[in-house]
Amino acid sequence: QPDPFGFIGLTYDDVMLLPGHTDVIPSEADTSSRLSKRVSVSAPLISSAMDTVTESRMAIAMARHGGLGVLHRNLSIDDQAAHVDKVKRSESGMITNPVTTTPDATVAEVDALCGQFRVSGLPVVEDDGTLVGIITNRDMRFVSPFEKSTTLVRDVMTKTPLITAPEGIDPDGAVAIFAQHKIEKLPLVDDRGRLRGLITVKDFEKTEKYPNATKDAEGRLRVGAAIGFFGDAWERAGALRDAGVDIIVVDTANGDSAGVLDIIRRIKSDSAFDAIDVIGGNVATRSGARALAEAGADAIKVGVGPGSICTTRVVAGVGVPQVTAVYEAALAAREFDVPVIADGGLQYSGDIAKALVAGAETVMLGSLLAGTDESPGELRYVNGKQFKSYRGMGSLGALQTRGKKTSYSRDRYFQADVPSDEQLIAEGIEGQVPYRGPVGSVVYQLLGGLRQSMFYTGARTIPELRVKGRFVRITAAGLKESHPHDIQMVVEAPNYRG
Ligand code: RVP
Repeated sequence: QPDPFGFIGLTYDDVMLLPGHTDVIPSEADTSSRLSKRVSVSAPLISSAMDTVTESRMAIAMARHGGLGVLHRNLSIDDQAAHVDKVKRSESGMITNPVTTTPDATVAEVDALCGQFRVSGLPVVEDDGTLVGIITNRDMRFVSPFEKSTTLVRDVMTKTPLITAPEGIDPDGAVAIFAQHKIEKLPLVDDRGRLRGLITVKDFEKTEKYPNATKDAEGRLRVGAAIGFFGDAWERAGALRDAGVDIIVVDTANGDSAGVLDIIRRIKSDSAFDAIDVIGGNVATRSGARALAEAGADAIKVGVGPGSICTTRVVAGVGVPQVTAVYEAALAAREFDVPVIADGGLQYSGDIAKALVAGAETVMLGSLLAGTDESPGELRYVNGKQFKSYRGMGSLGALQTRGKKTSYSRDRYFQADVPSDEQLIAEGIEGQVPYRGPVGSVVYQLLGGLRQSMFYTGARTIPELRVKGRFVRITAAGLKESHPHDIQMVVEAPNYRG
């Protein structure tokens, strides 16, 4: 029998980056990196596909700040596709498929649509798509609440002729029209007067506010979404594609398995998915990463057991400490020029640079983002402090059906065949994390920490950091020395929790 103990596994707390000669100051460091073969991000931060982390609000915020969100899959296909749709509509150079209403709809119906899609007005079209007006807050302001369900759109809308522009107008042209006519929404029409798109002033303002946002070729925010490999996974992939998803993540606890490799191959060989990159995972070894790369994955997600809510390593006794896992997986991924995502186990901003030096090109975060305003769920007060719920997708709570027909995330742990909730084997726990405010400020601190790492190591870019970075292994005494010690912390730091 070959040596059953193999090599030693190291994780973030086992290593430190060596300082090196530098001529870079933090503000000059370029944090852009590669998420998948065709998608780049200006911040190498991805939010986890977990039901206490990423729905459309988180995905919008992550993309605006230069990262990306992966929508979780513990919900119906329609609901998940609706989240994709919300992200894709949230901001765009031009909305190609705007939400519309008809002249015979009621003001109450328009109100409901505006609330649902968080917009302030809608173009009004006939059945054949001809633009006949526009209805905005301004038109509805003086309709009494009691008359909203009986007042028709046709009676209050601003009617054609409206200020419109031909489809294909460039951004400068649109800005000129907004300025000249003091309007906020510009419908785009074809030569027969049919609505083809919409440009809004708000979108231009957001583009200025979030210059590093992760966007597609049409100026819409990018978004990823998770699928499994079992049951209706193929149908889910199709629905997500139709809703405009940019990246599909085949999201399981053991990516080196027949079902996962099969669905990756199937998506990659179907031309209907040509525009979408596919991420496979998770794996934690060289052979696992090779299997995903050979199946055609456009990025490989690495992490078996490092997650803060994960119990796989104790329930199954399986996993690889994360720095070694990333290093090993990246050795194989490199041969295929496929980027690696270091998923789970990051506690501090310093762990990001460690993950990148170990071989990853981006990191995926759960617990660091779960306490923000943009994660699903309400704030909880415990002893005067604020918390938000955070749970593993392998926790009992996430796996249980609780009267629903199914739990969509059971196949993540290969337990889709388990007949009852009582027979589930959980691999995660449920808990709460401290409230952290808006995701923008968390991302700011994380990126700021990464920039400091780049300054200390003398790396101007992430590719340079990945080549230049060197580790020193540390001991328990070194770790103790690394954290604040021999003092009682009295002021909370924005980027450190003891
Ligand atoms: P962390 O950032 O340390 O909280 O880890 C988040 C990661 O943990 C997720 O991206 C996912 O890969 C993994 N996870 C999610 N649920 C569970 C579980 O229940 N075991 N693990």
